[in-house]
Amino acid sequence: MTRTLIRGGLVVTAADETHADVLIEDGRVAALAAHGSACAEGWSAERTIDATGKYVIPGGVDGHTHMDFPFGGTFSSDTFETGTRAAAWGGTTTIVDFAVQTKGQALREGLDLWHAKSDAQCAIDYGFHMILSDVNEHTLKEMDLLVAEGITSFKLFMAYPGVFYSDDGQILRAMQRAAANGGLIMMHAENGIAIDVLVEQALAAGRTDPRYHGEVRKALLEAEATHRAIQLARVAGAPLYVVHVSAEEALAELTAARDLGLNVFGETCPQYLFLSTDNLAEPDFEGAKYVCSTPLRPREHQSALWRGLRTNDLQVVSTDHCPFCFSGQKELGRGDFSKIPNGMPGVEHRMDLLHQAVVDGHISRRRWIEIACATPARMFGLYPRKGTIAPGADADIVIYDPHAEQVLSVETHHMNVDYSAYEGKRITGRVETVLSRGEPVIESREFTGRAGHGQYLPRGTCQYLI
Ligand code: DUC
Ligand code: ZN
Ligand code: ZN
Repeated sequence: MTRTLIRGGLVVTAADETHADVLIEDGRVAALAAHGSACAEGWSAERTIDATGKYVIPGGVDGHTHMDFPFGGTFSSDTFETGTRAAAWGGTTTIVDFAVQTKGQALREGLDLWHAKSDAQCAIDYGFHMILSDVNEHTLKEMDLLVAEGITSFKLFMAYPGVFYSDDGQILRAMQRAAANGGLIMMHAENGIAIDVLVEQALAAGRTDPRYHGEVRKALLEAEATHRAIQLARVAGAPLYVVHVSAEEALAELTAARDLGLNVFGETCPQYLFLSTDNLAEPDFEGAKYVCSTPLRPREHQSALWRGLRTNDLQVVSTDHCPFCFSGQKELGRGDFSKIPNGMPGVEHRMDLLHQAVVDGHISRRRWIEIACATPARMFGLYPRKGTIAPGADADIVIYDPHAEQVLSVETHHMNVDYSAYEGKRITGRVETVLSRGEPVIESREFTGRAGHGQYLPRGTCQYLI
């Protein structure tokens, strides 16, 4: 039996802050005890980690990543190997990535491909959602099989006609199926049909720069799609999780639905909390680094999103990590913003940026852990194995130094992408050591993990329903 003792830290979970030592046995949390009582309890361990003056927090659960994801004729630049290693550096110990159904193929084919991409590659544990690009009689039946084997959530797109897009009839059918089989529908809520009209008009008028990506993907079209998704989910009697919420008007739709007591949930991402259309407007095509969908919004939206996180109208912060190199990938859209691959890097920085939000007074320490660890674990059927520090939970634990100072930069990050969206940003707080099922994957800021340590996680159904 291998035992590790973490001594002297402040254990922060979504529920509690306790000055406690943590005993780990065979990859799981065995017990917590008040500082100093470990001897009295007769605890002995082969390895002791001194966490004095540090936080001891659950490993982050990032419920929205895209490793090696096909988009716009290219693939996101992190593989499962590089992306999960970067996640570990940033204190994230679980990701849920999106397997993709290609139009005309079965869900099973997409899922098999995602297993092939990730098998023996990951530094941390991982599960899958499934993107439905083609809702039909066959794929609806396959949804039941997937739920039974642990792929319990399905992403639908109201955007990208001709690629990932589902029409309202397909959405309703998929929601009805999810209502029956316990699956969770995750929605990319933007009116893609209307957006495509505005794209065509912008390009015809010579408006080709990256900032027009933000202008055509209007907040009202995010809000309209969010409203429509909510009503369709009500008709189907299905829960709904809206991904990457960026617009205040869309959040208002979620708030109204939640005020009715509906099982409607929302996720936002650090880029919407810390970046804005000012970045999209950076000159010399630099704005392309910030092209993602939903798009960055004017700065004024940020305070609404922070409020939503405080009031629990938004429950989760994921990254939507979908990196494309500036050189050779983002550049595909020089002269035509609609050809810039949509997505931004971020899997390494979520825990730090949200700690900065604690320092800045936007959220409390426990709320930090709730939105980044505990609720995503509950939302996606992984709790209490993931997302908390409690007897029986996997020992996915981060020793976090709340006083260390760091500056985010492409020079020091570990993601496989040639720029940082947060270049030069100062952060108070830094990951020091990361355990994944009790094994150190980052030890005193050295990577000690390995590709293949990470295990595939079949998931249960959503544990967050009202
Ligand atoms: N939506 C996502 O969630 N990720 C990448 C691209 C997109 O539109
Ligand atoms: Zn999306
Ligand atoms: Zn995404």
